Amino acid sequence: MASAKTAGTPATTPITLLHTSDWHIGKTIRGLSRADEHRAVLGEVGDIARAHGVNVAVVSGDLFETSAPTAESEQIAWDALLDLADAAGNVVVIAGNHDNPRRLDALRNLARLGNIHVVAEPRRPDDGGVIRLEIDGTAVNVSALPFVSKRGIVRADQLMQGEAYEHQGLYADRVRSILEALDAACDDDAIRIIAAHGFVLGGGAGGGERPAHLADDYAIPAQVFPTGANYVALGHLHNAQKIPGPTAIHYSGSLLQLDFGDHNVAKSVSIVELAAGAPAAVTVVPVTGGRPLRTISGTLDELRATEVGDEWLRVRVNEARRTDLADEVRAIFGERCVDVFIEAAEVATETRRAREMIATRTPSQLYGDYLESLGIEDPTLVALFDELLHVVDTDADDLDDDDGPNDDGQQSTASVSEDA
Ligand SMILES: [Mn+2]
Repeated sequence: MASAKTAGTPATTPITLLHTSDWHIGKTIRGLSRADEHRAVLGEVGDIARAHGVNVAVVSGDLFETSAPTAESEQIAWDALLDLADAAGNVVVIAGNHDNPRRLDALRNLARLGNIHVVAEPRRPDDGGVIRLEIDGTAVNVSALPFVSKRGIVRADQLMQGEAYEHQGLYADRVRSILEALDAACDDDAIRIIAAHGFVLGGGAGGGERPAHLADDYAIPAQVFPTGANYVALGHLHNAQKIPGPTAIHYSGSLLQLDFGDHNVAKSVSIVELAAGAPAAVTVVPVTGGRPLRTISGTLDELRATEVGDEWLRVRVNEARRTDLADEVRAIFGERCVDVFIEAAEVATETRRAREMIATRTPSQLYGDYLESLGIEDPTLVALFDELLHVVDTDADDLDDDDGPNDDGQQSTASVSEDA
């Protein structure tokens, strides 16, 4: 697009950002590979970037599921990043808590040849912490804050301040201080994007996040983000969501449903229109390349009649427990059935029967049933039981009479003294 920009005039050409995160390549489900799903969904992401005329992409961390990804996982990730760079022109990638920052950093210089800007560990603004791009004459600054551990944040803070800094201090305060240092280095007329990986308060977990990294110790209030930022591209939480705060703060969410806690949540990437002086316009674009996770339940007959697609299934079967039951369920659904839970139907039924029996029979009848179950036939025992029952009932009636109108007070006093 032609730029009529003259010196001193802020750039006004809007840009289109694609925001994605939490790919978790290498994630398996009960040991089964999800590599094909990752290939499919990442192919979709490239297609979306092209269809929307995206001119910069941000990947906000957790590219990989583990810190030691397989060669296959690395190939999927780097092929996807190259495809995205081809579609968008530039890609900014930060490390998440699942990634191995040193491993990503090792490829930083190589990746830059493909217009992939990797920030795996916090960096000073003048040493790659702020990525300065020019897109159709518009200056775009991306401040990058990869995931940092509680130990790492002190070092990162020191790095930004350029001087020894107190070791005391809350995680959130350190994050604020780092973001301020990055923001202060941004160009005045640039569109400012922040890419960060962490748990920002107000966000709801989806599934598959590491519980330790959702703890309060790691919580970041939305107020730490500078108001001058046009858009904050977050990674860490797996549900796409907007966080209330001083600017547009969004999680793009994961691309696959990663856990059964994640089921029924549509997966997506975010397309963001950014222009100087205008609020960010965010469009959530669904991706469907992953297989949904679904929980179904019923008897074997009901399960056989349940229509299923290509979902990964967790099955709750309501049948009496027997040896081959789980295998019978797997025979219906095949490999996609990754979990089988046997609901203890027989126990539930017995409990219900017992409750019904107690509710409909007198104590004498129940005692008679009990004797019968022991094979004892002795009418005198039943008579004795009735006599004792009568005595107990009468005593209870006497107590009630004594209590009179002050029932509650008397009763509680009595029970307290008995307990003591
Ligand atoms: Mn994650």
